[in-house]
Amino acid sequence: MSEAGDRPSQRTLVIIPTYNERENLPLILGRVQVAQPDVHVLVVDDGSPDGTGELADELALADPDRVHVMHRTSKAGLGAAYLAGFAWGLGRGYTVLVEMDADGSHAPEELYRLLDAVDRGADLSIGSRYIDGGTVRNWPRRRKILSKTANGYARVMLGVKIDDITAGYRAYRREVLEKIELATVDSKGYCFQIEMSWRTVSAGFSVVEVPITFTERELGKSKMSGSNIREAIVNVAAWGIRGRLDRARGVAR
Ligand SMILES: Nc1nc2c(ncn2[C@@H]2O[C@H](COP(=O)(O)OP(=O)(O)O)[C@@H](O)[C@H]2O)c(=O)[nH]1
Ligand SMILES: [Mg+2]
Repeated sequence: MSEAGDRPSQRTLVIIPTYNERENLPLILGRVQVAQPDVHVLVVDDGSPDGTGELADELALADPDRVHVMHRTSKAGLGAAYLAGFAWGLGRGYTVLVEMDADGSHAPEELYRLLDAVDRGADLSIGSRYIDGGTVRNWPRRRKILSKTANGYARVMLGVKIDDITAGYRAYRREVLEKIELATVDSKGYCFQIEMSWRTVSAGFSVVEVPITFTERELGKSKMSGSNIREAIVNVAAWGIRGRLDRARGVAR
């Protein structure tokens, strides 16, 4: 626990999952270093065939105190990469754990907004595209519609007042991750973000959204696939129904 007067964000770990992000990795690490020189970074690479993992090792050698690399053997999805990264960071005493994409969609220059929100008391801060001041740049119409639809569906089914519940730019206070039983989280893709939000809210933690500008990648390819959509529809409905039943029975969650 931090001492009185300390900001939780004084010990921040930014977790960056990578799969074939060779072109993007040096750019994002450089931007994080300039924007937030005090944070540490963990790159979680799933054995990228393009050599991102080896490049990450080289970049970490140049800045060994701040930049760390976790190598996993095969592509197991964004959620699994973050769960492994959280375990690594919690084990090393970080007090704030941040999720950030490698492809530049989540601007390191806006990280201060997430960290400030946590320092002001938020248990989870979410970089939101859908509150006032938030925006999305260069997304195809199809992606916008899918994201908006997923958000609307999750909001209605779960009864949670988060405008961007699928957002992937987030800062968690460590106490949240210690409490919400990460061992049983198994969603993949953007459903992972919904599940994490739902568990955070259900456990009674506070969530604050801060506006961000999300910019679609210019380099490399998206790994987003349609296969997770059905998972999201089914899981979200199940959580929503269970939540309502629990509340009706007066079960404290
Ligand atoms: N370690 C790891 N990273 C992944 C995996 N899938 C996606 N990523 C990373 O997660 C981030 C977001 O992925 P991206 O393909 O840009 O998804 P999109 O923004 O939804 O189109 C990027 O940094 C990817 O390299 C995975 O299976 N394992
Ligand atoms: Mg992306």
